[in-house]
Amino acid sequence: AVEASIPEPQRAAWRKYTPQPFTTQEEFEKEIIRHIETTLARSLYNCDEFATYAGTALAFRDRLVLDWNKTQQNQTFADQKRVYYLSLEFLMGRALDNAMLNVDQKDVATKGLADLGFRVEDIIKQEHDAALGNGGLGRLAACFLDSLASLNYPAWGYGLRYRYGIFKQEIIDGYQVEVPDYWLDFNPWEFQRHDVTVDIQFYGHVDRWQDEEGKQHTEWVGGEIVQAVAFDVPVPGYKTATVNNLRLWGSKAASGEFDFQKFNSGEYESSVADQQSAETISAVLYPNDNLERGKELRLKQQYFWCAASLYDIVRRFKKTKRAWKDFPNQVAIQLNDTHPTLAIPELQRILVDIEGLDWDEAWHIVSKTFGYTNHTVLPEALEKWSVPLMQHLLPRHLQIIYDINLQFLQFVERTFPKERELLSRVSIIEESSPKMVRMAFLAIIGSHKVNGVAELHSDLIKSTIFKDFVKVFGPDKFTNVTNGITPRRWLHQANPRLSALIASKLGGHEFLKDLTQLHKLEEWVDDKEFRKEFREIKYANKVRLAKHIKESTGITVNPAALFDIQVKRIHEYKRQQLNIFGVIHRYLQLKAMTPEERKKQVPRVSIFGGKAAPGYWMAKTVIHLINKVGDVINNDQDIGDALKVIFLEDYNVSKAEIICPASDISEHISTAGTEASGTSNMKFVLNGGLIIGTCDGANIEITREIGQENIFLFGNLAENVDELRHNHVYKQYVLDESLAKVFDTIHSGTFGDASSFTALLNGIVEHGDYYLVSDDFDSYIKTQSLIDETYKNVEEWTTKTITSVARMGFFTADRCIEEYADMIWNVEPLNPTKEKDTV
Ligand code: T68
Repeated sequence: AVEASIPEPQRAAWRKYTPQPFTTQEEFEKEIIRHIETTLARSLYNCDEFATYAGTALAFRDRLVLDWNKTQQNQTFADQKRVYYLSLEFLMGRALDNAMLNVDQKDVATKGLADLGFRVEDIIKQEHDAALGNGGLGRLAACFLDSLASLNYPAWGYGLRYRYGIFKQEIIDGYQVEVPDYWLDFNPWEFQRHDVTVDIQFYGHVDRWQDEEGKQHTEWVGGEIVQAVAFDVPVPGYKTATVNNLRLWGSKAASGEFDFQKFNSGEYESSVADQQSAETISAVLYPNDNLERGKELRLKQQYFWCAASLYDIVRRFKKTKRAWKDFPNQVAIQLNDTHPTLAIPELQRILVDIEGLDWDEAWHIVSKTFGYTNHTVLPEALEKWSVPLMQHLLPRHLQIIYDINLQFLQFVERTFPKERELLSRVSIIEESSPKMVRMAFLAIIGSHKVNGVAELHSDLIKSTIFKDFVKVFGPDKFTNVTNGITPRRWLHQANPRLSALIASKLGGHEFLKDLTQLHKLEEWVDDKEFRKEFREIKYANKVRLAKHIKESTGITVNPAALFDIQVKRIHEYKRQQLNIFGVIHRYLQLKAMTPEERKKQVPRVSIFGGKAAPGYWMAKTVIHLINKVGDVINNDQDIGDALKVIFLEDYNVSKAEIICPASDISEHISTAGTEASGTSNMKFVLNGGLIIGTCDGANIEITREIGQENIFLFGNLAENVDELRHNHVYKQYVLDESLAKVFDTIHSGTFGDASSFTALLNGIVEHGDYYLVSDDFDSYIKTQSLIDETYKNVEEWTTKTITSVARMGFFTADRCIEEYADMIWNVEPLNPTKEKDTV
């Protein structure tokens, strides 16, 4: 209808004057200079790297925007089912390099920039990371957006536009110091939609009344209003005209009469204060991963974002004039963890209170619309909100949650009449004091599918935390989608030489769209020239990382040494402490050797990186220990190049792009059963590194794909963890001998004031060793020795790494998206080339 309403002369003008994207180097240079001169008001005489970055980004942005507009028009006209990915975190990293590669114009840009006197790498480095996430969960959302666009799915991401992303980490005297990440100084990738705003209500109370026909009405009234403003970010697919939308909501004071009254009555300052208080909702990303703290502002963020997103989705649906029962056929909403669970009662509220549907009809629609992805079994990470807090902030939603719970418990009682205990176990409301709303239970009850993120994890949620729900709903409601990564960013962009080498053997870069094609590399595994080039690329990537290490720490490392890397959030369950204890063990062994013996050892660089949540003292202690151990070892003349210990400051997406291609070994050593999946394990293997890991998360499936001869697994299995923990607490436990020596060394003050580390060591020796560091230590160091032995045999190592790369096809995020699309969303791609011109 909209399409038909535009008169022909208007269309003709548009057809004639729609801007055309640059295609040649000349056109590109012209665009950059135009933007630098007119958009930025700079000139040849003050055109530094930053201005050049800005001009380049704007030139590429123009290209994206043209396809973005067309994609959105196509999707509207096609009127088919869309996917909405709701995530409080999108860890996008930098956009420019990705945009250049996705539109296949990096060569043009490289040459054009050289003409203007700049190197493309220097220009790319000017961009600030978009760091709106903590770790794996946020990065997964970003990889999924890349795959959704690359596979042409009509899909939107919805998130929050934090003014401060994850903090920047500085290491001062070996301690983590947090610095705010104000990243919006210059962000060419977002478009504020001044016309897309939603008023969001908080607090207030619920009114009930009857109309003339006797119909009951419920209405949420009073309270405060905060305005949500849309900021849109284009998400380009790889070598396709599809550019999807990521909509991030910013908060501001509602422009209601309220403010003006205050303003006019002279309360200027307090009206500004109101505005600032509204703006705090989207001010800062909470920096905890795998931990919930129950803060009111966090709940406000969650509701603000869910309500704005649903209003937007419902508004779009209503334009189609379809019946409500069609809603789940047009809309699939995926909940990235429980953070967006309030979307469930919010949609129910919209349908019942505002649209006037009856409860059952509405609930049928709601529960067919949502899917829920779980990312953790750690009890401290499972979200619960106190009933009094929810009553205060969202009184109507609490009622709806109680009603959902009532209906659900009645169903459970009918189905399992004799099981009284079951009712309290599956109730959304935990009968504690205060009472708590268990968000995961609400998410399960309000969704049609629940998935874990790796096979072991999906099995574990069914047999532990959600066991009762398998009984209530049957096993088919629960499924697995093993995580994946986008090979565009994590191979092609991060490791262009390896991508080019692979392309030269596979006949082009098609494998980036179908990663299973990598298997054909196995035909080249014995090819001498190929093996040599493969090794040269790894070496060059290690040189690049060594240069970064030198620049950021001042320490010189030998690129010929074995690079052993563990980069991820610092968390006890991820066991960076196991790694650093292993490093100390190695140090003690080296110290005990003669210089001749020492020379025969495989030199190693142990590299750590990752942020600790600001309030997580144990994690901060681990960072401190790593830095202190580094200070001692790196300055020990006896040791020299045999061992170096590096802590890389401020690990983030753009640093990961330098780090992942440079490993020989990376460490994924969580206590079995605790890491839901892990995704950096995939990045490292795809870039020609091997893994030391526990039988946990996706490590297990990586082993299945690449073969157990190509991975260094160690440690106890998930099935034994409960018993081992029990032993620590109830039986006499003797600490492993080599670990005891490591602890003695720390206690002796070798790494500075030992009292800084007593809590860390006592947690293991005296307080039950919850993460089983001592149980796995012996097996860990033996496996490390095996790694040294294997590394000495260059040919064997080369074969393992090439074979592993060839077998990593399964771990593309494209496969994940296809699985979600088939099993959970029931959506089809929309091929941009088949759509008629939208003008
Ligand atoms: C991670 N979770 C899992 N959480 O730990 C990891 N949590 O195993 C998995 O590979 C990844 O998700 C993707 O599935 C997180 O990263 C968080 O960051 C987080 C943030 C806020 C609250 C709780």
